Amino acid sequence: MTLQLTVPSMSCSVCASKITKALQAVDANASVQADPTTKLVNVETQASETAIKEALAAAGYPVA
Ligand SMILES: [Cu+2]
Repeated sequence: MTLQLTVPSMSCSVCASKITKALQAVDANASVQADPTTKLVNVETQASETAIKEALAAAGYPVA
């Protein structure tokens, strides 16, 4: 499943790497592309959309 999420609080590459790590903690095989310029996070994962959104919120990057 591929998800495209908007994360407005992602402002720099450090945020992007924190987001990537948070998502890979949920699904170690997740493919994550986080772009601070567009605020978009593309995730290819077997985890549920709910689990992904919860992980982002827990990391301090709630989905819009
Ligand atoms: Cu940042």
